[in-house]
Amino acid sequence: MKDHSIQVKLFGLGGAGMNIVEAFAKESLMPVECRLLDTDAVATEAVRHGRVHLIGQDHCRGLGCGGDIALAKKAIEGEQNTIREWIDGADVIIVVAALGGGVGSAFAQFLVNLAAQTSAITLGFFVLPFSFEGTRFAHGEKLVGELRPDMHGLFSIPNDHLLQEGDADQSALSGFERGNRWIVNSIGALSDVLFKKGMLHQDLGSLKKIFQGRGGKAVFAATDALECFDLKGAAMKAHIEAISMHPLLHCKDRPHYLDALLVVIRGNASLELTAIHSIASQIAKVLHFKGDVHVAAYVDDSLIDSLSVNLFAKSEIAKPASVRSGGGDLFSEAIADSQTEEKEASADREIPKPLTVHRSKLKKKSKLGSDHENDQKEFAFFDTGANRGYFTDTSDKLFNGINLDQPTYLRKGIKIKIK
Ligand SMILES: Nc1nc2c(ncn2[C@@H]2O[C@H](COP(=O)(O)OP(=O)(O)OP(=O)(O)O)[C@@H](O)[C@H]2O)c(=O)[nH]1
Ligand SMILES: [Mg+2]
Repeated sequence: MKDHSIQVKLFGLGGAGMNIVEAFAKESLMPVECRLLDTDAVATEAVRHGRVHLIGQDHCRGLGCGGDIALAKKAIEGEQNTIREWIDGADVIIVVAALGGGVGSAFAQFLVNLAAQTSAITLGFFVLPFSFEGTRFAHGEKLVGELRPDMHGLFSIPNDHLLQEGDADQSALSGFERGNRWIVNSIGALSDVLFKKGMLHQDLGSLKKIFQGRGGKAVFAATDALECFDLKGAAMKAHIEAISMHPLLHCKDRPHYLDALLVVIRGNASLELTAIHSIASQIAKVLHFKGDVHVAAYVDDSLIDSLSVNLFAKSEIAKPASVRSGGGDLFSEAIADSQTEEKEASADREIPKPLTVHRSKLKKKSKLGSDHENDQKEFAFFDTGANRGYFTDTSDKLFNGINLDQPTYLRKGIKIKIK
């Protein structure tokens, strides 16, 4: 075990957040302080693992918020001092919730706002409702943009991606279960990094390096513990494929450029360094990551003939994903939005919001030496993979002495008749 004085505080907020954090608390042996918060007494009374708190009884009478974000905000506001005490002294704060409902959304905003006033690394795993849930989904997406600038690593898990993976007739519950496993497994990998002595070692310092600075985009992926008898052969290939094809690495807003990559590999005592090296380098290759990969490897005796791989990556983006107007109360926009949800949702779909650009693009632009480069908002295209509007090479394309960049009619001296 490493330094036990590291303080990791994990919060599960609302229905989904509590499900996930309770599952983690049930199986983890690591000294992570797990708290589960909700306004719904039926939900809190069902919890068996972790410290559970029924919030805002004066406002909600233990009956929940029914998706009302303004009511959930009132419920949590009275707990400001208690929450400050809970997060006091934390090295790492991890927040888990579904955004788009009432409790998870309001509590996550409140907690992240308080966490941003501390020096703790703040990470968030946020589930986004299914797109067929309409305004809940649109609202959740908007909140992701608002929370991101205050967090060192915000991982979003769109529930739609759970449908992609499973059988056509799978139940919503089994879909949820799969997404919840990815998050539980990933928090397990992070707590191993913080508390366990590894074959290949990473620690709190590594996490600080990987998630340095608030804002930026983060992405994670986790394989289930696949059976893996022969790490040199097909089984290892299957692992690399499973993680590279992971739905979360293929979200539409996955960052195109990655600045930091952490790969956590857990397996039984026969796990060999060559296998670890191979998996990590293949993952870096698939992700086109050129920097130093932080690799951590742990022996986990519960993984008898299997292996589990987790990856966490971060892209430092020059500007936050959405510019928060007024900069004051985090809730003001969210409440206004919930009142005009329909309108906002359709507006969101029609007008592309100014997105962020990666610093590598800004550097290229600044080479032009413009004095006015900060005068205008920077825009990036939604499909960053296509690199539209981004030129790496502007020199003439010559072929057999012919300049292909010159229009044919000019090259061939063809005169165009104008009537
Ligand atoms: N992945 C996953 N998604 C869930 C789970 N439970 C609910 N959801 C999704 O999360 C969204 C928000 O649901 P809850 O977390 O129950 O909402 P809440 O935060 O308790 O807020 P209220 O609506 O006020 O009860 C839902 O619309 C679902 O799409 C879960 O266990 N796993
Ligand atoms: Mg609820």
